[in-house]
Amino acid sequence: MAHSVRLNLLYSTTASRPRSSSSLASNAITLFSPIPSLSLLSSLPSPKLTLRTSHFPSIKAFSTTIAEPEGIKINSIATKPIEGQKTGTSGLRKKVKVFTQENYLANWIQALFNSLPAEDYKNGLLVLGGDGRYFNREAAQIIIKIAAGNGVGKILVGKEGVLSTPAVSAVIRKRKANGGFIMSASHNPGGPEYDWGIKFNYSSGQPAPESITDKIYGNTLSISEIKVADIPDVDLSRLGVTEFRNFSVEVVDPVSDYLELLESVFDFELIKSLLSRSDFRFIFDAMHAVTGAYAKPIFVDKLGASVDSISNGVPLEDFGHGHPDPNLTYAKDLVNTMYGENGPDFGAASDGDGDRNMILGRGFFVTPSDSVAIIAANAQEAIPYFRSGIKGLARSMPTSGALDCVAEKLKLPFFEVPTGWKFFGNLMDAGKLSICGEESFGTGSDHIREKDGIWAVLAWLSIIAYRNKDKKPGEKLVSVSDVVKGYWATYGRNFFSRYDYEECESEGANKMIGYLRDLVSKSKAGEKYGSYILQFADDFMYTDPVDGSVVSKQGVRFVFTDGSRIIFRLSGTGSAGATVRVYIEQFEPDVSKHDEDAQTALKPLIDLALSVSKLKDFTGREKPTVIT
Ligand code: VG1
Ligand code: CO
Repeated sequence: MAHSVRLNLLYSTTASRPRSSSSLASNAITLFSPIPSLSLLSSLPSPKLTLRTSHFPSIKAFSTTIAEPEGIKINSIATKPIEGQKTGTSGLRKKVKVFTQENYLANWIQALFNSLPAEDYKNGLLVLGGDGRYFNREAAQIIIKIAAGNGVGKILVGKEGVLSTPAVSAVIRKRKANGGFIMSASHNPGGPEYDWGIKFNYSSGQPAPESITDKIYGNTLSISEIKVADIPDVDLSRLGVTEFRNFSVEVVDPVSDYLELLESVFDFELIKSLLSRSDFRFIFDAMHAVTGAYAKPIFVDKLGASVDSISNGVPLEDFGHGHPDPNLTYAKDLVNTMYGENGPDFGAASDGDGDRNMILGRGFFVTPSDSVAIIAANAQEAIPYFRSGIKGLARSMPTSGALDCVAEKLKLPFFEVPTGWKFFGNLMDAGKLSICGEESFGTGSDHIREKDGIWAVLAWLSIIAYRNKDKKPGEKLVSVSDVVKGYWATYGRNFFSRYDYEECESEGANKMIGYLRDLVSKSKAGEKYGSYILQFADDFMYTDPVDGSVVSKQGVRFVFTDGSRIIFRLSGTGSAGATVRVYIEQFEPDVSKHDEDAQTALKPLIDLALSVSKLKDFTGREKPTVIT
């Protein structure tokens, strides 16, 4: 198709472009005059948001408008590479202040299109959603315009830009989209002073593999042009389709496709029979994050839980000043309720983007490594989706070996992958994996290609409901702790704990890992570490059994002859400094010792981990910030 090209000042195009109903306030124009930046291409939905834009410096840029006879106008905007746009364990995460720098987000989105084969997006369908955090509204408009500018045919976006991470994966799969964007920094806090993030998932709904994210990073270092469609902001508050000649945006309900999928996985009637019992009390803490949008339609409207069983159910841009990470530290209110006098029978929470879960019984915490093993051990009888069989099981390397025991007993293929969900997808696509999990409160299955917080809660409710289905009113119910203890009695208990030292000085943390790598390279089997004898020590390396790709340096581990392990990694999801994670595990077959507190049982190994790593010397930290 022939393109007519003309040069003009960016200012004149933006100033004359049509505006949506929530058009720029006149004082906002003053803010950007005389030369507005790409950030102006997003309209500002409220006076509150108008103020934020004062963070955005303006650029002096010329744009080239490419007018297509039948298509939308596309502006080419000059840009420069920005350092540091390398994705971590799960997408690109930075402070909001970093993302709102001139062209920061736009550069990354354009670099992504520059990295994908044209057939993966030209005239194709992409999904867009997020966890409702601060900056998502503006980011959605920027992403839509750049996607259109690069020739995407259609964008499916959740109402108000909201879709949980598992829902994005579900929608990509159901609508056979080419991929999708998730605007979320997941469990990281949100708000003007905190974090924002972006993830890209592929057509099977799985996080982009390292081969793609490496390419994107490479392109961020050489980028010179951003292609932006000259279209007004799209009203994301109303369901329906907006057409722009050869491009369209459809605003969809964030819940329906995802709920439909969950209804095909679980026996909702069975779960409903449990949640509507007067002798069973359930509580779900949405932590003011994205599952607030899903909790009522699913747990209350579909499954009969009472309205007051949902706490912190209103999603907020800053998660109510909270840290939306469902663990014993950051979900303290839920933990206190569950451990309080006459606590509920079942408690659960999910994180910022709805892919993590924490499961609690009355006065009882289910460690995530046990959780995935217990779901796997019970899946075939309690969850219809698995009735025809389980293809295989997998866990991330630092996750405890509980799942290994289940795989062995059920004679199932088993895989150990690096930290991060992206490594499970290939195994699922190849039909080798059904259920998997991470110690970091992530559990899921091949119903989608992301971990899934609500799925895990429904899996646990299914197990409890199945065990109690014949219990008459007044009979003692099988509790969460009964299920876990029964599991330990059969399989043994893998005592597990993770110590997080958040936001350490990077230099000390990096030196510590360097020191450990050195130690590992010189280590020999049979060496004594206190009362433990070394079986091997290494820096975990993974070869994908499906495509043969290799990743290295995935965590330093010391494995002892009794199966105990101590593991050290640096987080790849933080946005400031370095977070050190220490993972400690010890297997205990003796039932009489299963009731011991994990911290007590693991004390000798924890002390060993701290002394072997010289953690206090390198980081200056006396204590972890989070203990799981
Ligand atoms: C952490 C967890 C990891 C998880 C990742 C993304 O990564 O350890 O298991 O997959 O977060 O979870 P890291 O590199 O910080 O240890 V989420 O809920 O942020 O998408
Ligand atoms: Co998450």
